[in-house]
Amino acid sequence: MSLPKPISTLHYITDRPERAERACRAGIDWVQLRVKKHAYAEWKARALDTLAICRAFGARLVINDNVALAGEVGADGVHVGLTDMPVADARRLLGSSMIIGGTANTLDDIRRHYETGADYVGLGPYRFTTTKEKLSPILGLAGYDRILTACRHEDISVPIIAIGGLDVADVPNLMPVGLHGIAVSSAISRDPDRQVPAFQQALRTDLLIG
Ligand code: TZP
Ligand code: MG
Repeated sequence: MSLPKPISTLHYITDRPERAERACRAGIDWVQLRVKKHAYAEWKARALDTLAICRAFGARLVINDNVALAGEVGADGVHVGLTDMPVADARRLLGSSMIIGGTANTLDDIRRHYETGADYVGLGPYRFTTTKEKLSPILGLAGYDRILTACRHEDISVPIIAIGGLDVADVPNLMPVGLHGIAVSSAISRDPDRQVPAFQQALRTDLLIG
C-alpha cells in the first residue's frame, strides 16, 4: 500500500489539450485526459501536449485507461475503468509514487480498489450523461448516500470522487454524503472561465459548512 497522495477536489475530464489549457487558465489543478477511439500515436501526442500544459500551470495530469501511456509520457497518474487493467497490476507496473484511480459503480468495486491500493475512486454515474458510452446504472443521491454510508461502516478510507452529469448546483446536495470531490467534463468544457471558479467556490463553501 502506498502513502496517501494529495487528491484534488475538482477533476476536469477532457480529450483535448486545448480544452485542458483553457481549464488550467481558469484555475483547474487536475486534468484527466480521456481519449477514446483514437490510435495510440494520436493519444500519445495529445498526452504529451496536455502534460506540457499541466506542467506549465502546475496542474496534475492523469491518463484514462492506458497504464502504459501514463508511464511512457511521465504523467502523474492513471485512471482505470471497470474493464481496464486492475489497480493491482497498474501499481506493479507504475510503482508506488504514481497516482492510481479506479472507477466504481458499487460498494464491491470500491472495496476492491481500496484493498488493492487505489489512491482514489471515481464513483458514478450520478445521473445520465452522453459523455460516456455504456454507462453503468445511475446512482442518484440515494445511491451515493447508501454506498458512502457502507464505506464508513467498513472503515474504507479512500477519497471518493463523484462523476456523471454534474453541475455546480449539485455540489451542496452531493458533498455532504461524505465525498472527497467531483469529476466534471461537459459543464466545464461549456464555459471554463465561469464554471471552474463556480465549482471551486461551491466546493469551498461545502468544506466550510459541511
Ligand atoms: N464516467 C462516468 S460518467 C462520465 C465518466 C467518464 C462522464 C462525465 O462527464 P460529464 O460530461 O461531466 O457527465
Ligand atoms: Mg476506461
